[in-house]
This record gives sequence, C-alpha cells and structure tokens, in this order.
Amino acid sequence: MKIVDIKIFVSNPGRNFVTVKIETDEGVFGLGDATLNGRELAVVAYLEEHIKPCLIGRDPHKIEDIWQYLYKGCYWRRGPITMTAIAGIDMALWDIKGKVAGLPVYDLLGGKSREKIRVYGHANGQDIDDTLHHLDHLISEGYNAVRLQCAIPGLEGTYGTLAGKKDYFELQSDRPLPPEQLWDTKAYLDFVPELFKKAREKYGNSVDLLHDTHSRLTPIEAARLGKMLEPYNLLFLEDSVTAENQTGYKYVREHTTTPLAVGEIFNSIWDAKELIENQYIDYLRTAATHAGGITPMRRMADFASLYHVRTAPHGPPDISPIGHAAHAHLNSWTPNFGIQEFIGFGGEALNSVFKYPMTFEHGHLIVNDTPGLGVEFDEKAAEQYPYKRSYLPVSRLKDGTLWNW
Ligand code: KDG
Ligand code: MG
Repeated sequence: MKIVDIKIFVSNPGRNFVTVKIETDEGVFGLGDATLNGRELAVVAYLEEHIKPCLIGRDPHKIEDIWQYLYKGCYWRRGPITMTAIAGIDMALWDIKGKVAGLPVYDLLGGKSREKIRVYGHANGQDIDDTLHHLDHLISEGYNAVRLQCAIPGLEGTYGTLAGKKDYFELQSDRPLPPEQLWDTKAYLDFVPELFKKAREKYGNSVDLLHDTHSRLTPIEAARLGKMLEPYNLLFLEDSVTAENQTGYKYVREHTTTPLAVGEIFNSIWDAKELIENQYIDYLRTAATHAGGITPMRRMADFASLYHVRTAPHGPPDISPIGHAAHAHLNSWTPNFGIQEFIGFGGEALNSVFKYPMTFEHGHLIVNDTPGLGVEFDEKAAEQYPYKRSYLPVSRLKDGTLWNW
C-alpha cells in the first residue's frame, strides 16, 4: 500500500479546524486533526510544504517509522507547530490501519480496558448562583464531574466564562485580533474558595469538582490556592502555574494535597518528564492533537503509569471531532486513564461536517466499534464554512503589564 495524496482542509463550522486526509493507492483513506487554535495556517503550511512532499509513495502502515522520520528527521524537534502537524499525519495513519484491519483503533492499541469513558463538563457563570445553576443543569444531564469557573467581580471576561455569549463556539470563533482582558490575582484568590464552599454546601461530595487556573499564578500563590481549596475536595486543580519551569510544581506540591493537573500546552513527553518522574502532578492533560498524535500519547501514558500519574486529555472545542475520537480510543485502552474533558458535541454546523463515533450516557462517553477512528468528514459541507482568522485573548494586569492568559 502506498500514500498517493495528502489533502488539508481548513473549515470553520463554528470555529476553525484543520483536517488531514491521507489517500492511498488502494482507495482507503485516513483522517487526522491538526488544529492549533489561533495558529491554524502555520500548521497548514508545515503540512503542505514540509511534510506532504516527503510522504508521497511511502507505506502508510509504517506508522512508527513515519513518526520517527517526521520527528527526528526535521532536526528541529518539538514545538507546537511541528507536533500538531505530525499529530494530523499520525492519527490519519492509525485510521488507515484500523480500516484495513477492520478494527477500531482501541483494539489496535491492545483492546479496551473499560467499556465507558468518564468525562467532566464545564459549568461557568457570571456569579456564583449562575455557576451553580449551570452545575445543576449538568448534573441533570448525567455529569458527575464538573469544572467550575466563575467571573471574578471587577474582571471582564474571566477565563472559562462565556461573558454573555451563548456557547464556546460563539465565544471563540470571531476574534480577528486578540481581545485584551484584565487579570488581578488578589481578586481571584479572594473569590474562588467561596465558589467551591457554596458548591459543597449545596451538593456535599455527591459530585466531583475541578477548576482551571489557566497558568495565572506563581508557585507560592498556587500553593496557597491549593491549600484554601483542600476542604472542598477537588478532583484536580489544573494549570495552577506555567510549567516551562517544571520545578514550579514541586513548590505547589510540597504545600498542598489538592491533586494537580497540567499539560494541555505540552507537545512532547519532555515537557512533562520531570513532573511525572518526581510525582509533582496527578493528572497529565496532554492532547493527541498537540503532541504528535496517538503514537507518543501511548508512550506518555505508559511512562506516567510508572509514577501513579493518570491521563486526563485536554478536550476543548478547539480540538476537532477527529482529535476527540483519537482520545476516545486512547482512553478506552489506557490502563491509567483518569478522566476526559468533554464540552458536548457542538452545534448544527459542526455536526453537518463531522460525525462523531461516540455517544454520551450518564457522565460517560461510549465509543462505537467502527474500524479506524470512526469519524466521518463531509468535504462538501466543510467548503460551506471557510476559515476565519480568530485569536485567543491576551491578559494584562491593571497597570498594563502583559500576563499569562
Ligand atoms: O485553545 C485554548 C483552549 O483550548 C484552552 O484555553 C482550554 O484551558 C482549556 C481547557 O482546560 O479546556
Ligand atoms: Mg485548561
């Protein structure tokens, strides 16, 4: 079998997605997700100019060799653009292998370790009552693990809240330039424990609660937050500090028993090596779409399992249904799987372009047994939703200093 063409589609059925299609001489094709929020076209150029010409004529079954060729062979290893491009190719190759074998990808990985995948949803709101109202709604839909994010009084558009928009797609799809948002660590630290206090007063321990700090704190501030949240028994506190300096998590870890999660911006095992082997974290949030696909995610999971670290793949709306399907297959297999972030199946436009291979039931995703990754992609429907430049926001402190968003 030979690769005869690689097509790259950029569409915006609600938000931008980069879809890779690898075609073979035997008519079988594979699909991969290469979406990097806010930098989509850089990945498209990488795929078109620097990957496609090197793969035409190669055997698509040699997934490992192609992965090593793209990773080691470019000399300039790692980085989000490179690793997202490799991810799109890697997923498409696993999709092809599954279709040829007549097996879902989870069976190629070693078979299911579980029948259903536990997920956490997002409850966000403009104030505590509004956030708890959304929590009520998610619980009534069957979720038993929910991330709580609430607007911080005095801070416009606090991370994780919808700021008056209908949903994440509406919030994220129309930002032709990066909007600027205010950040104030003191206001945040003064407010957040109250949110979790009220949630526990209302629900006791009947639901697992999570929170994302989105890398806004220093290690000692994060340690303080972790301590303040201990009475409310979080499943995990995510991205309490940035992790370029992995030792930062050591200081957070030494001060709190609140479980820690990090990794959505990682693009290689090297970003997490120290965090994992020193057991500074409890959950690894790395996504297949941004870390080179299924091939390295399998290795990361195995490495993490040696140190009691569980996987909790990033599952935002800016990963396409193909990336979500890759996670569903990985999560079905991963022995040390923890939980999957899941914000729903998207709107009408998205569902006219992509068909997911999974269903949601009682707080879990159930992946079907379609060979390969199981996602259908309608190229004609995708053409109706052209790319629109759209950025993530940036944060500034009140005095104008640029901060982590
Ligand atoms: O593109 C950035 C988003 O995916 C990110 O802000 C979402 O932090 C996030 C999360 O935990 O889902
Ligand atoms: Mg996050």
